[in-house]
Amino acid sequence: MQEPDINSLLESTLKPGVMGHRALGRLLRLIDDNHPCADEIDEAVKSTAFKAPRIGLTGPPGSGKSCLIASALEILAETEGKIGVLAVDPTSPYTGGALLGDRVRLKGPTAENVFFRSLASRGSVGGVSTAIWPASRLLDWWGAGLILIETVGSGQLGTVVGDVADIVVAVLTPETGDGIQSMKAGVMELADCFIVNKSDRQGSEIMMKELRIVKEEAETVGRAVEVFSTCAVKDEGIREAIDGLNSLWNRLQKSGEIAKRRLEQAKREVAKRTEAELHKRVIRNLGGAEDYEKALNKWGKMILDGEATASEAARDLLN
Ligand SMILES: Nc1nc2c(ncn2[C@@H]2O[C@H](COP(=O)(O)OP(=O)(O)O)[C@@H](O)[C@H]2O)c(=O)[nH]1
Ligand SMILES: [Mg+2]
Repeated sequence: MQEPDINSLLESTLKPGVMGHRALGRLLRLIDDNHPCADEIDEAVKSTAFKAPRIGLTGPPGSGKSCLIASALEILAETEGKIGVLAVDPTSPYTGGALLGDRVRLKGPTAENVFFRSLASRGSVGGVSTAIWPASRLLDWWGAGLILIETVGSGQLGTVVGDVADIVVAVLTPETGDGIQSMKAGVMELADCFIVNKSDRQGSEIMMKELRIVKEEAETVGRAVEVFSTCAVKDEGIREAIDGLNSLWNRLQKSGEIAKRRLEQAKREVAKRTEAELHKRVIRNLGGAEDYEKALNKWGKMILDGEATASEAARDLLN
């Protein structure tokens, strides 16, 4: 197979219309597949990394994350210039260049400014693909003014979104209401913003009330939390949520919080890559995946027979 020409692909991403999107799609695919060229792409785009704000949306499947993004894009595309949307959810309809079926009614130049892609959750940890990091940097290079990241998950899964996003938005519905107390330990402490979507459904008001209490509690310990009510399918409450997130971003930026979070993100990525590299080396040193599997089998049996411990096995494999 012919090696892809990374530099010319990168240049092509800046072409208008389908051509640009196609080149961007190919590069993202190489990153997502962890192709040997992925490092070359990352190297080429590193100087522009961490330009665009990265907003992560998390929440239970079906809460309306994709619909909210679709609705918000109609407003955002007018003001934010280029926007990249990455989803780590095979059920989110961002593939093949289709703009969420016909849910997004973007036209002409605005449509050209929006790029969507679903990433496989290969090598993912808690619903966040490690490809999100380099993929976001590629979108920075492309000139994105904003990057939206949709991830599957609820509860604890939300915790990992903060590893790739500057601001975490939890999208809930009135139906998730009962869980608010139990979720407190998970998403509650890690989301910066709660959106109660499906405000057309019963129970939305009660849930908003509960969340406003959470907001007040959070503020007493110096944590800024925003709470919004939306109806994505009727485009209601979207502008308010965007404005609120905008001012939240500005506040966190000014206070130095965003810079702090980004340093944490970069550290997480290095740590993750180190782990992955170590794992690869162990497999290589053993002679390949098959031999690695054999060694695991051997140790597994010995552990079951009471002849070895897992940490002994790990030490042996590392040597
Ligand atoms: N009634 C109602 N349904 C909604 C609303 N937003 C989204 N939905 C529906 O909820 C379902 C899941 O939406 P989707 O955006 O795919 O959820 P995701 O899994 O969080 O991305 C779809 O059938 C939407 O039509 C809303 O505000 N009200
Ligand atoms: Mg979705």
